[in-house]
This record gives sequence, structure tokens and C-alpha cells, in this order.
Amino acid sequence: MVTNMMNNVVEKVVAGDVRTAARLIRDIDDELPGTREILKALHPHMVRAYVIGITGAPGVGKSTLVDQMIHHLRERGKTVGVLAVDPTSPFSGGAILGDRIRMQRHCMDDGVFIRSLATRGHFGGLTQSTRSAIDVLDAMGKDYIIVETVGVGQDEIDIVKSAHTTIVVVIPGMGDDVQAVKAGILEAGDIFLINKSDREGAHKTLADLKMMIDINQSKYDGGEWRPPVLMAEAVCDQGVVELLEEIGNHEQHINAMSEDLKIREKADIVRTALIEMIKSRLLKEILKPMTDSVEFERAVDSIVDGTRDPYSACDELAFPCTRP
Ligand SMILES: Nc1nc2c(ncn2[C@@H]2O[C@H](COP(=O)(O)OP(=O)(O)OP(=O)(O)O)[C@@H](O)[C@H]2O)c(=O)[nH]1
Ligand SMILES: [Mg+2]
Repeated sequence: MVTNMMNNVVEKVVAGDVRTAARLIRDIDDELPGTREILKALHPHMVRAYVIGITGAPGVGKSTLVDQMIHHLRERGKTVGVLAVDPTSPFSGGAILGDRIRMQRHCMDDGVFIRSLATRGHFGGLTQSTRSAIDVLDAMGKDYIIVETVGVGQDEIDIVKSAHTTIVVVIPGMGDDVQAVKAGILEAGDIFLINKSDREGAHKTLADLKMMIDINQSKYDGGEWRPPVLMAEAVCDQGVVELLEEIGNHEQHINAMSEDLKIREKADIVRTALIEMIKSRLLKEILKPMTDSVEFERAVDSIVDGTRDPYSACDELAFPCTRP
């Protein structure tokens, strides 16, 4: 019975059924039992959609850009899945609402599937549910999957690691933003896009970014991809076609790599993803019961009232069997 239901879900997702896929993504996000089995069964149907990650600070114009990208990809007959991920708000907040509004014109198009993920604080984490949602969209047969994430923190870097091509969006005159880029995302960015380039300071931001990228000159001499820096004005659809062209160039660059290197890169990606997956299972299955327990609360009380030190409490909670 359960298997029949599961097969039914798998069949419908593979056939591209929007409602089934949407429900499955929600169930994955809610960590309902049974979703793992469905993901296992879907795996052979994942035909490797091309995954594009888009990240950047709030309000830089990511959704506007995604909306235009969808438009151009659809004109070329490509199907598109979009995941708008907001790790900053535990509830469906303003950003998600903005994402929906920005991409509204595609809502009647069968070739476009847009979903938001905004939960945080779950054991298992947003990174994991995003990866699983990408898998669902892939099994649906989407040609392109675009993942929009807010900000430039570790979560976003982890999320964009699932992407084949990652675009970092900044806007002119945000010195801090470039700093944030420096702080970590530079490594993850395959393409940098200065949006709202009609604003003052666009050329300075362009020069700054190019300079940062040039620091790695020796890497590019060895044949590695040099991240291009583009200018755009997403609201007027300026620079979007050029962006898609660079994404195509990056895809070609990846395809042209030696088999050996491709396998090594893939192993790196798989390794990171598998660690993430194991981590989230351990957190959920082991850490959660541990911290939800009476013993845990008792330990908290004893540390608070000074009868126990946290180190011993930790040892006893984590390794109860070795208790003297
Ligand atoms: N002047 C100007 N405004 C733009 C441009 N692109 C987007 N905007 C505006 O910037 C605002 C934010 O755009 P969004 O696309 O929602 O930005 P976002 O990065 O998706 O925002 P979050 O999802 O909240 O992080 C909107 O009012 C857009 O109309 C642009 O190229 N120039
Ligand atoms: Mg947005």
C-alpha cells in the first residue's frame, strides 16, 4: 500500500506534475517520514538539470534578474525550476513575498515551476532541504534550476555549492558588499554581476571586483575559469542576455575539462553533499533526541545551580555508556 503510494508520487513527479512536486518539497521541508524513500526512488530519474545559483545581499535585484532569465530561457524553449531560499527568516517573510511578486508573470506557464523555502532551525537544515528540492526539480525534468539565496553567509555558500554556475549579485557603491564578497563568496562566485548599474559608482565597483579577481592571476594562467564581472540593469532587462551567454561559456568550460579533473571535481561536490547529508541525519536522529530529553534539562539545571560543570555534563550526555 505504502509502496503503491510512493510509486504514484514518483511517477507523477517524473511526469512533471506540479502539485505532487510541490507537496513533496513541502513534505521534505517538514521532514515527514517517507520522503527519503521517495528521494531514493527518484534518484535514477535525475537527469542532471543545469543548476544556477544566484546569491547576494537583500534587495540587490536577484528576483528581478531571475524573472528576466526565466523569460529568455522560455523563449529558447527551455523549462525552468526556481527555488527561492531565504535563510534569514524562519517564516515566510517579506523577501519571499517579493520573490513571488517579482516572478508572478510566469505563474500560468507550465514550463516554469517556482517554490520558496524559508524554514530555519530545523534539525537537518535548509541546505539539505534545498539540495533535496533541487533533486525533485531535476527528476521533474527541468532543463534549468535557478536557486536564489539571500545574503552571503556560510549557509548561502553551502547552498550555492550545489550549483554548476554561481552568480554573485552586488550593487554599485556598496563598499561593505564588496567586503562581504571578499569575506568568503569570492571563491564560490563563477560570475559577478553588478546590478542597478544605472546607479553612481558602478564603474568603481567594477574596477574593485576585477582587481580582487586578478589577485588569483596564477590560477587562471593554469587554465582555471576566470570569473567575469558583468553590468546589468535587471528591471530594464539590460545585461541579462549577456549573463546567460556567460553561463553558457562557463558550462562549456566545465565540459571541456579533462575527464580526470571532472571526476575529481564531481567527487569534491559529492563529498561535501554527503557530509552535509550525514550531518543533518545525525543532528536529527541523535542530537535532537538528546537535547529534547529530561536528562538534558536536568543537566542545564545542575549547571545553572552550580552543582555541575558543563564539561562533565556534556561528556555524560554525549557518551552515557562510559559513565563511571
Ligand atoms: N534601479 C534599479 N532597480 C532595480 C534593478 N533591479 C531590481 N531593482 C529593484 O530593486 C528592488 C528589489 O528587487 P528584488 O528583485 O526583489 O531584489 P532581491 O535581491 O530579490 O531581494 P530579496 O529577495 O529581498 O533579497 C525592486 O524594487 C526592483 O524593482 C535595477 O537594475 N535598477
Ligand atoms: Mg528576491
